[in-house]
Amino acid sequence: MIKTGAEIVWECLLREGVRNIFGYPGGAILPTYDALTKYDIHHVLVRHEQGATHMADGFARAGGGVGVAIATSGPGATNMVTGIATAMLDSSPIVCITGQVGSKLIGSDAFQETDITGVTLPITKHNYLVTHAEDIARTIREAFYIAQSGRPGPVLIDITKDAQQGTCKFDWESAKPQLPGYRPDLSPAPEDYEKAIAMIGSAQRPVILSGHGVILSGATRLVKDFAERAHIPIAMTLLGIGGIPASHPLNLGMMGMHGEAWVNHAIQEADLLLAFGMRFDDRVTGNLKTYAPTAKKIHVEIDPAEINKNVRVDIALLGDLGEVLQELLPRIETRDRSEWLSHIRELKGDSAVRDIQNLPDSGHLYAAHVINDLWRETRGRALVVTDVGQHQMWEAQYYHHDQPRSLITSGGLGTMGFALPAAIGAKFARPDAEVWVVVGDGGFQMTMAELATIVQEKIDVKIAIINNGFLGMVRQWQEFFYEKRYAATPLLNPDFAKLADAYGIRSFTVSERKDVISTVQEVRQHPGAALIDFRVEQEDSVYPMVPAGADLHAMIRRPAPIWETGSDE
Ligand SMILES: Cc1cc2nc3c(=O)[nH]c(=O)nc-3n(C[C@H](O)[C@H](O)[C@H](O)COP(=O)(O)OP(=O)(O)OC[C@H]3O[C@@H](n4cnc5c(N)ncnc54)[C@H](O)[C@@H]3O)c2cc1C
Ligand SMILES: Cc1ncc(C[n+]2csc(CCOP(=O)(O)OP(=O)(O)O)c2C)c(N)n1
Ligand SMILES: [Mg+2]
Repeated sequence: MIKTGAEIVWECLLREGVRNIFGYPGGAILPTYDALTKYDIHHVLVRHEQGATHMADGFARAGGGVGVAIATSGPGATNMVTGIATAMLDSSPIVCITGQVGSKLIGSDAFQETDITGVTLPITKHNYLVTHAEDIARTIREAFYIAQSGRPGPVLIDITKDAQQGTCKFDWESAKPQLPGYRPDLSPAPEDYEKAIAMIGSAQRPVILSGHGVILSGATRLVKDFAERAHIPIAMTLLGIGGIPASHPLNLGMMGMHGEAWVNHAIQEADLLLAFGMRFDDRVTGNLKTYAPTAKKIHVEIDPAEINKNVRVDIALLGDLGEVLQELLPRIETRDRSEWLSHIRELKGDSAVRDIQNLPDSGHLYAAHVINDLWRETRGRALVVTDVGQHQMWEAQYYHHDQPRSLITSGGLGTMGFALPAAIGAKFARPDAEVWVVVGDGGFQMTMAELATIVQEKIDVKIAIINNGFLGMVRQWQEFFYEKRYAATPLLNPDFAKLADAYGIRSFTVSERKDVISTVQEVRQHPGAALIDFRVEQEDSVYPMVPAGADLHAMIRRPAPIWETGSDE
């Protein structure tokens, strides 16, 4: 079959199962857009190419498939950079297609020419520059294979205009990926299993560190069975949230910089850490020199580059977590670890007393109240997409996720502006899910142009702006470490409800606690997109907090007896 390169792009995407694509047109990608009219693929017109990449990312994280974004050369491609880096740091499988100037013009500073494969080299799992129509099919097949195999990640395909316009024979079968140097299927040596089993059997104070890899591997059930069989408590990373139900008795909660105090103490006192699909991020470990000093470490991980990168481990079981656990599970003996589990209960100490939920109602609206009420009202079943900042941490602490892929958040890059577009992508992947955006007043303004995409696409996404009038997380650092010099953190915001009105989106403003639940109820009953501007306490802080680089156990705790910040006196 003779086809143009542009047609081959869509032929291949259809065969890869793509039904929705997020993008923005322009000169260098026009031949491909023109060919789209002949294919049954739904194109979502975004308002900024960064939005397209976050949508593809949200689509992938919510549904487990590959998300696809498309843009033109030059500024279209460079606008994708933040979204690609976001996907890279969180191992999210996306494929980005960009148009490039004609192959004869490459290197001449032609109109809208950017060396996007050069720019994205360090932030893609792999990238391609395609200059011939003949190479398009093989490249797209390879890109999808690379994006989702082994450790997932973003792949970029830059296609010159003449390659899109050229014609060649299209043969799907002979374009099968052949990547002899790429070996994503690893499995541990038998003796490493033996050593791990012995180490687990003799541990008295073990903790499982459950990461994003648990969700990516689809190993949630196996981790739960493993923990139940061996009576081992589980701590989650931010991206591991949802992997193990929050309501499970062995689930301790989140670890790390804003993790629960008892979780961090348990890690510091442990004699064995079982790291399942997590990469010992600095937000998780604090000071590496004093991290879990008495613990042996077993790392189950698919990417060899992660082994001994931050934390030296005693045993590495390299491979897909699900496959490794299938081997391990039947060989794990049941052990009584009730002493350790009750010790951890004691470590909780006065945490409940310090908790903001137990504050008497002082007439103030706290973000934690809003998020906890949202959790109650949605019975924990919403798919929540957060932005980055204090609200993100409060969401992790006060919305209790029982399902995998029910929290989508930018962890590694911490990309403000992620939430709104990622939620749009998530809704396309899971149209039946109740999708909520939990976003700060700062981050919302970075990508709020995508409100128009929501309206144009007629999709039902609920938006909760946690409006504290500050770049809150940075303000918190200034309060704790820069003697309250609030340089460039106070925000003068538009009236978000009026802004939503302008787009034809139903909107509400809430500033009192008594109105939270009724407004959430009203929004849930509304059959389309809606936005709530929650005017919350301005100078509240996220506790506990491990200062950057401090020992994991050296947390700043919410002062007890409870003292709230500034305006609370
Ligand atoms: C403001 C802010 C505060 C933060 N505070 C915290 C905090 O307090 N606590 C916290 O935990 N995080 C926090 N983070 C997030 C943190 O930066 C990291 O993103 C997070 O800890 C990474 O979690 P992870 O290692 O589970 O996931 P990833 O970074 O996604 O790593 C997943 C790992 O699993 C491996 N993997 C993938 N697939 C498989 C498979 N099939 N089998 C086996 N292994 C696999 C990958 O190779 C990778 O090594 C914060 C982020 C922000 C923006
Ligand atoms: C694109 C980008 N720029 C800057 C930062 C640094 N940063 C991290 S959190 C934060 C403040 C976020 O403010 P807001 O969106 O209002 O959320 P809040 O912390 O108030 O909940 C900033 C500026 C970032 N993470 N991303
Ligand atoms: Mg804010």
